Amino acid sequence: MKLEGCIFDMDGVIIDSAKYHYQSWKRMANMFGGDLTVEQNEKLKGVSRMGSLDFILKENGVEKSEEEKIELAKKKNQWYLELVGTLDQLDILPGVLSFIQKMETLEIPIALGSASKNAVTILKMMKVDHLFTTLVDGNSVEKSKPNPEVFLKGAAGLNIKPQNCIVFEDSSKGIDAAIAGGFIPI
Ligand code: B16
Ligand code: MG
Repeated sequence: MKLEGCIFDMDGVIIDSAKYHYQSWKRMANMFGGDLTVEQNEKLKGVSRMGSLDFILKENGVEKSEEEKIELAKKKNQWYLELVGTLDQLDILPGVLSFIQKMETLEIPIALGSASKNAVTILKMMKVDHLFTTLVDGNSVEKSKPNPEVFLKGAAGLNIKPQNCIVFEDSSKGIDAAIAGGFIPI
């Protein structure tokens, strides 16, 4: 195998923001009189915003109309954005920046492959967006992980083959997506 590129998930890989998704969904579950355990939250990692909301509603036995769901998803996102507003470059996880810089030296391009619709905004806040050749986020895909669409679009943006590309992920759904796309999962 000749390494031609790397794709990074964002929440939980580049930045320690997964904890803020957890806090926000837990707050919503509490609002319905329930809770969200760490184990339940693991199932939400890499899942889209609406997919996560459906899970919270189901776990709490709550039914909502499509219009109400849109409002609830907006509310969760407001809570999440308030929390990530306090993030700075120090929240970039250990080793990420030095690894990306090493890739740059080796002329190995990198892409973002995140399910989050907030991913590009957050990378800009961290001032690291310019380090990525291609940015694929929750706004540019139709199918959620474990579907490999987000990583296949990343590889296409880098103009490389999946089998020569590493995908860095923190969620089991993301690892399944990487395997399904023929990537090297880490
Ligand atoms: P948003 P990743 C995913 O990001 C998170 O793991 C997941 O918890 C979240 O629900 C999803 O993004 C959608 O996020 O509400 O910001 O669009 O891990 O794929 O970078
Ligand atoms: Mg993640």
